[in-house]
Amino acid sequence: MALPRLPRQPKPIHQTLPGDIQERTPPGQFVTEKFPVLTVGPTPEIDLTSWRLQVYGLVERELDLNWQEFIGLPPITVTADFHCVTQWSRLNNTWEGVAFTTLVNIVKPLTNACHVMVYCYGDYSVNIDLKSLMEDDVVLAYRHDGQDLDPDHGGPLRLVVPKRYGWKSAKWVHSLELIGEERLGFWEERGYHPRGDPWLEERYTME
Ligand SMILES: Nc1nc2c(c(=O)[nH]1)N[C@H]1C(S)=C(S)[C@@H](COP(=O)(O)O)O[C@H]1N2
Ligand SMILES: [Mo]
Repeated sequence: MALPRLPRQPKPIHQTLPGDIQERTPPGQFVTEKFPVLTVGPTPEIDLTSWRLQVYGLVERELDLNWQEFIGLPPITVTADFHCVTQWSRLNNTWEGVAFTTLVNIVKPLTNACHVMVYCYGDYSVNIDLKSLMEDDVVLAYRHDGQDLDPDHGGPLRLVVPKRYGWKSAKWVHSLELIGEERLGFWEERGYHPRGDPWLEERYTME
């Protein structure tokens, strides 16, 4: 007689993976090889000839760059894991772009600047404290895994903040506003955690 078939339980991958990957996967996350697209609304159409990046607010010197000027800034490459609050993690992403600290060195924040609002084409925003953005893996990225950043993944330019949940890695960035108190971005206004550290499982403001 055939043995009764047990229902197959979907297994959280991170519980079965060997040390290194397991250690790199925050609590409640599952590793995926795919790179899902997560966007509220459609991918905005962006014309590189009118594209700008502006940095303003509590800075000594405001910045307003066109595409040629932006890609003329010294590039960096960062390899980092990416953790979406909807529980997928994609490990070993290679991002190429400009370090956030490079922009900071140009604009020189005033001493009372402590938070940043990031604004995007298509009307999305996030808030991040300035100190978290000063980490050396924070990059304004135009390439991913050796390819120009796909429009669905934030091309021509997205922010990548590996130590925060993915919603903070704002796609299609056009401005950074340095401010002196915390304000809330699109998801943070809707109950997602203002900081969003995946290692502390800071998913929602109220549990
Ligand atoms: N402008 C914008 N940026 C965004 C989003 C968005 O909806 N609009 N979604 C965020 C979320 S929830 C995640 S997990 C990542 C996903 O990036 P991906 O679509 O490249 O995987 O982008 C973030 N950046
Ligand atoms: Mo996400």
